[in-house]
Amino acid sequence: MQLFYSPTSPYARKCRVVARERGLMADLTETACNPMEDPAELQARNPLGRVPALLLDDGMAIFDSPVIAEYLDGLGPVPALIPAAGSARFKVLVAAALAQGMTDSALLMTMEGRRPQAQQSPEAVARWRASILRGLERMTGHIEGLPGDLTLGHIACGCLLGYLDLRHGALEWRKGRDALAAWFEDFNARPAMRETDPN
Ligand SMILES: N[C@@H](CCC(=O)N[C@@H](CS)C(=O)NCC(=O)O)C(=O)O
Repeated sequence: MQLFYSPTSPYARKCRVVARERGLMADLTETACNPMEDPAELQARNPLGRVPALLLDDGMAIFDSPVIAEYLDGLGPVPALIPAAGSARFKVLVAAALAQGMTDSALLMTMEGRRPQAQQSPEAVARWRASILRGLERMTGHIEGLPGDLTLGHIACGCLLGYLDLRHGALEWRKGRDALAAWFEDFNARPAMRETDPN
């Protein structure tokens, strides 16, 4: 399998962490690219032109990150990161969806900040920022409700927090959130997080 990624993409990082935690790296080649440069090899696999995109050995391409994560979770020897059924499954999927939505807001803020100032919308930025702050208030509760210590929910939340550190330090997400900060410090020390650290 071949994973197209960019080193700073939080969506791609989630899949790269899943692959490492699932013990799949012997079967996975990682190809770095910059989606903003419209690489033909990426667009041939994902017409949306976004990373991550996973190319299977039989030629099938899989995107986007939640689908790739689910595909990878079906492979490999170690216990699944997404429970098969029941409330445990949906706790994991909802925590992952929370992180995914917050990542969407954070990425939109990043992209907005790159536009000429006169074209930026302070109202839109305020809405994205507010959704991240509301998500942060609920994240610890979601993480504490997850089954076990390592699921897709943990990985998605960890990658989102890493992205806030990378691009949105001004949010100071740790302030007043000691429990979440302590959880992230531990999680961020995992080898899979260290190996995929964009800094
Ligand atoms: N919903 C997608 C989002 C992927 C995404 O937006 N990736 C960004 C990089 S962080 C990208 O490739 N952007 C290029 C573009 O939108 O043209 C996923 O979860 O995989």
